[in-house]
Amino acid sequence: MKCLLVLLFMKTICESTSNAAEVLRPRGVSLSLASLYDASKEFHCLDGSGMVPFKYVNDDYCDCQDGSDEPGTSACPNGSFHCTNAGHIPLNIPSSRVNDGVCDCCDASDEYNSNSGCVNTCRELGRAAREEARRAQEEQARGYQLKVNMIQEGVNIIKNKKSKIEELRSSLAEAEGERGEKEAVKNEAEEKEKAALEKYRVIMEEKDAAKRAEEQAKEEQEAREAFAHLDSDADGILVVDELISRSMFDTNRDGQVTPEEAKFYLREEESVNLETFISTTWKMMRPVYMMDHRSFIPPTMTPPAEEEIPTPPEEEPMDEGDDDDDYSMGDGDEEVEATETDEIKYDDETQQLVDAAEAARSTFTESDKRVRDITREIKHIEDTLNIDFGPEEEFRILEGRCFEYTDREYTYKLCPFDKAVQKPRSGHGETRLGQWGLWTGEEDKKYSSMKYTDGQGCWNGPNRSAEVRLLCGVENKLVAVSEPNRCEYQFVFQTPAVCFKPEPLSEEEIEHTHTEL
Ligand code: MAN
Repeated sequence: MKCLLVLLFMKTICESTSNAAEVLRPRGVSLSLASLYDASKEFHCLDGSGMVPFKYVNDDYCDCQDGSDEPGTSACPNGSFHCTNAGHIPLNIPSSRVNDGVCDCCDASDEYNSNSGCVNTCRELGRAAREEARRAQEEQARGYQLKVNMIQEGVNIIKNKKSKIEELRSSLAEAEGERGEKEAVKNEAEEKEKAALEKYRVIMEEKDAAKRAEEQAKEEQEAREAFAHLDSDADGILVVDELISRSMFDTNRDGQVTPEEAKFYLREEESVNLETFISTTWKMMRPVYMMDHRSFIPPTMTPPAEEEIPTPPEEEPMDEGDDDDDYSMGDGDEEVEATETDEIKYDDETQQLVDAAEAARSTFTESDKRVRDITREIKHIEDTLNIDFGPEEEFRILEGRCFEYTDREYTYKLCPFDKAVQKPRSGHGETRLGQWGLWTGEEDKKYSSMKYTDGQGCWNGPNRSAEVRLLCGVENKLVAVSEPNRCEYQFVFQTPAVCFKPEPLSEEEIEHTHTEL
C-alpha cells in the first residue's frame, strides 16, 4: 500500500484498493466514508458529538465519543478499522485490534506498525472464495434444474391422481347401482325367509313356554317334597321348632340351630303353610337345603362329571322317607334340551329360502364392501391432493419415499409427509419421533423447514418431535440428525426442491473473474 505523509502530525493518507486507486483517505476509513474525512476542513465526529481540527484524525489520541477520529489507530476503545482487502472481501474490525500482533486483515493493513510479519494473502483467499462461490453456484444451478424436473413430476402426479379419481367415481356409481340391486334381492329373499320362519318361531316360543312350565313344575315338586321332609309332624305347617333340629340351618356352625337362625329361613315368620313355602320360603331355603342333600350346583358353575358328584356321607343322619335322589339337579338335562331346541330342522322349502336369503346377504355384503373400498380410495387420494407439497408441487414426488441416516447409536428414518422414526442400531423396535405436521420456515422461507409432531412420549419430558431443515443439494438425502434437546430431534435433509434459480453473475463479478483468469 502506498502512503503519503501529510502535514506535520505524521498522519497518513493512504491510497487504497486498485478499483479505488485515486481516492485518498485516512488509514482505516472505508471508501463509502471517505468523503467525510476532508483534509481541507475540520473533522466532524461521525456521531455528531464534536468537531476537531483535521490534524487530530489518527493522531493516536481519542477525541470523538464514537472513536471516528481514530479509524486507523487503536486509541479509541470503540473505534472501527476498515480493511480494504483488495482482491478479497473488505472487512471492518474493532480498531483495538490494530497493531496488536494478530493478522486480522488479509491485506495485513491492520498490522502496519507491529512485528507480526503479516503478509497480504487476499489474492489467494479471494481466488479460493470465488472458486467456492462458483462451485456453490454450479450446484445451485444443477439443483435448480432437478427441481424443475421435480415440479414437472409433481404436476404429472396430480394429473394422474385427478384422472384416477374420475375413474373411481364412475366405478363408484356403477358399484352403488349394483349394491342397490343386490339390496333389493336381499330384502326380497329376507322377506320370504322371515315368512317361512314365522311358523318355526311360534313352534320355538311354544317349546320355550313348555320348558319354562316344566321347570316351574319341577321346582314346585321339589318344594313340596322338601316341605314334607321338614314338616316332621306332617300337620301342613312348618314351624321354627321343626327347623331347629336340622343342622343344615346352623348358619354360624356352632353346633346348634338357634331360633333366630331357623327364623331366618322362614323369612322371619314363626310358621309357614305349604302355599307360602312354595311361593316364597323355598327360594330362600333351597340353596342350603340342596347343598345339604349334596345336589345343589350354583348356577354359574359348570356341572361336574357324574363321577365327581359327591355322595352324602354314610354316617349322615337321614330322616325316614327321605328320597334324596329325587333332588338331583344340574345333571345337564336342560343344556341338552336347549341345544336340541335350538337345532331346528327346517322343511326343505324353508331351508331353501333360508339358504337363498343367506346367499343374497353375502352377495349384498360383497357389493357393499366394494362401494366402501372405492369410497375410501377416493377419500385417500383427495386427502393427498390436499397436502401442501410446496408452491409448485416440487415436494410431491417425495411422498411415499423414506430416507435413512445412521449415526453411532441409531438409524433414523424420514418418510416425508408421513413420519420420522428412530431405531437403535443394536436392538429392535422403532421409536416414533413424530407424524407429519406442518411447514415451519419463517415468512418467505416457509418451505425451508418442516415439523413432525406428536411422537412417542418421552419419560418426564415432552412428546418426541422432529424438525427437518431443508438445504439445497443435487440429491434427496438425509445428511444429518441430532438431538439438541432431549426428545427434540433436528434432521437435515438435502433436496433439489429448495434450490433457487441462480442469479446471473453481476458485471463486476464477470470483470473480476476475467481479471483473475
Ligand atoms: C431413547 C431415545 C433417545 C432419547 C431417550 C429419552 O433412548 O429415544 O433419543 O433421548 O429415549 O429417554
